Amino acid sequence: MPTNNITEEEIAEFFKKEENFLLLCHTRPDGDTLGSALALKRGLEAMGKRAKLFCAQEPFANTEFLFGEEEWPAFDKEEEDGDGTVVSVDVASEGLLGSLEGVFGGTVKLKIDHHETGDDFAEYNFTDPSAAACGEVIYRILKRLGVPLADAAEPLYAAISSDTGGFRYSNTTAQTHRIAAELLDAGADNAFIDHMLYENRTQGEIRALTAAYGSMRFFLDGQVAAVTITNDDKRRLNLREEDLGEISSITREIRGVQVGITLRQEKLDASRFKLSVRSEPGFPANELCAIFGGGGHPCAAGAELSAANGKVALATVLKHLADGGEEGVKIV
Ligand SMILES: [Mn+2]
Repeated sequence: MPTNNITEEEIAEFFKKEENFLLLCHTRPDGDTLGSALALKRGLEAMGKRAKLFCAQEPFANTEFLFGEEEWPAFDKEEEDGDGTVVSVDVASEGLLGSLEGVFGGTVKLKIDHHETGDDFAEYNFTDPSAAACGEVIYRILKRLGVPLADAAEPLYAAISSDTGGFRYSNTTAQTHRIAAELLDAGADNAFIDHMLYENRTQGEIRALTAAYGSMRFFLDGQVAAVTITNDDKRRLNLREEDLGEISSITREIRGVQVGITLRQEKLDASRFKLSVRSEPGFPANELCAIFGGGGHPCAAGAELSAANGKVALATVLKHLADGGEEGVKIV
C-alpha cells in the first residue's frame, strides 16, 4: 500500500513554487494517465508555467483526439527540456514508466496516483485510492490552484470516463458524477468524448476482438472466462500491439462471469505472458495478480508470468483460482 507524505494543499504549493515541469505517464497509456497529465499541463500553462508530457509509448488511436499541436507526449528528454521538476501521473510503480524508467528513474519529485497498490518511488508521494480516476485528483488540485477548468475539462472528463468504463464500474461514486457535471459545465462535450473513446475502433481492433472472442474459454461453472492471444494469432491476423488494448474488458460483458482473465504472449519474448484480470466486486483481481508480482485495482489488475505456451500460462493462473485452494484466491 503506497503511503502519502504530502497533502493536496502542499501539492498546490509545490506547483506554485516551481516553473518547469516534466509530466510522466505510464506505459500502455490509457485515457486516465494521458487525460490527467494533459489537464495538468494545460492548468500549469494557464498559470504561466512550462510543462511537457512524456510517455514510453504513443497514445492509442482512441485518445489521439485529446492532443493539440505541440502536446503529443515525448519518448525521451531533450536538452531544451532543461531541469524540469519531474511529476508522475497515474503511475503506480516506477516499472510502469516503461522505457522512461531509464530516463527518469530515481528523479521523480512528485507522484500523483490513485492505485491501491504501488511503490513510493518519488520524493513526495500522494495516492488517493478512493478516487475512481487520477483525473479526480488532478481536478481537485486544479481547483485548489484556482485555474479555470475550460482547457482542462475535456482531458479530465476523458480521464474519468476511461477509468470508470464510461461511469459503469463500481469505482464510480456520487463524487465522480459531481466532478463530471462540473466538467460538462466547463465545456466538456460528453457525447463527443465518449464516442471518440468507445465507438472509434480501428479494423485492427475489430480483428483483435474477433480473435479474443474466438479464443474464449469458460471455467468453474462459467464464473471464469479466459482469453488468450498468442504471437501466432498476431501474425495470422496482422495484429499490432495497439490493436489489443480493448480485449481485456470483453469478459465483463458476459452473464455469470466473476473473473475475466486475458493472457497475451509477449512479442519479443515468447516465454512471457501479460496477464490482465477483470472482476466483479467481491473477487480481488489485484490479489490474484500480486501472486505473479503484479498489482492494480480490486476489479482490474495486471501482471506478467513465464510459461512455455498459452495453455500452460492459462493453467498456471487457473491453479490459483481453485475454489478454496490454500494458495488460491477464492471466488465468492
Ligand atoms: Mn488511472
